[in-house]
Amino acid sequence: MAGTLITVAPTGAESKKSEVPALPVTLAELVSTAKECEALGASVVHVHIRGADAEPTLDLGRLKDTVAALRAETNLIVQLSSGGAVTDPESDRLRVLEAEPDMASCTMGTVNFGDDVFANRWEFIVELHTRLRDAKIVPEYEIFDLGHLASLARLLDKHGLPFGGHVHVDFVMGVPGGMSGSAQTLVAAANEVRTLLPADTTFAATGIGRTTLPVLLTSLAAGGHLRVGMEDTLTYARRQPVESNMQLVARAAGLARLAQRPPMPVAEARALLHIRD
Ligand code: KMH
Ligand code: ZN
Repeated sequence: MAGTLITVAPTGAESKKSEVPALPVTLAELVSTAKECEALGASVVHVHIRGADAEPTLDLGRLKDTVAALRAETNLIVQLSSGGAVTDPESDRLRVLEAEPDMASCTMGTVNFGDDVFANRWEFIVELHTRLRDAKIVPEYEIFDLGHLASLARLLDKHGLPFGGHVHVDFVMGVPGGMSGSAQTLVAAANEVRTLLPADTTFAATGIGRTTLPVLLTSLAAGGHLRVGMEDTLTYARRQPVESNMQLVARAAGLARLAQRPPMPVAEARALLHIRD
């Protein structure tokens, strides 16, 4: 079986720097985290940025600087979040593409998100999917619930394949309001991928909070890839806070090697995902 594509999601939009001091929020912190995670086996970085106040932002100038810095200092595939924070307007989320990343996320439906709602209207999804293709940016379709896979099948049927022609999805599991982060749910989602989507579709998975390890281990066993990082996981083990994103990437890489599916080199990941030159 092929190697494991490891994505690191180092920051997210939900945690506060004041409560999680190890969270990378400045450009310097993000770049050094990315470099170290690449050395440990990550091949994609899923990026949410913060402003000078350490709060989430979709400021286009900062996004462009971030893409440039990550390109200059790493060989990682740069994936910008188009999801942002639950409060971000659709117009700002679409403008993320103007920073010209290699990839961007594209969430396949609305989902309750803790006490909030992460809104993704059908028309917005179609617009994002179309603009991604026009800009030659490879999407990572974010799947928070099983129904999002049916929506993705409908999207591809009505509006065609993404840039590069390859479909890659990421199961974000264990969000309060979305699908549970159990082995059984992951297997059901993988079966839906096989039933509904093109035959060469690849999937990765991440489990929020305490679902991190069951999701990671099941994804490895089911032929899936991995996303890890402090966007999703702040506790390493019982009563043990995560020290750094590197700690999570190192654990994922070790378990992938144990499963005989070692971390995929970046060049191989670029070919798999059909990233533009
Ligand atoms: N922060 C969440 C509201 C994405 O990056 O595209 C959305 C999210 C998904 O994290
Ligand atoms: Zn994200």
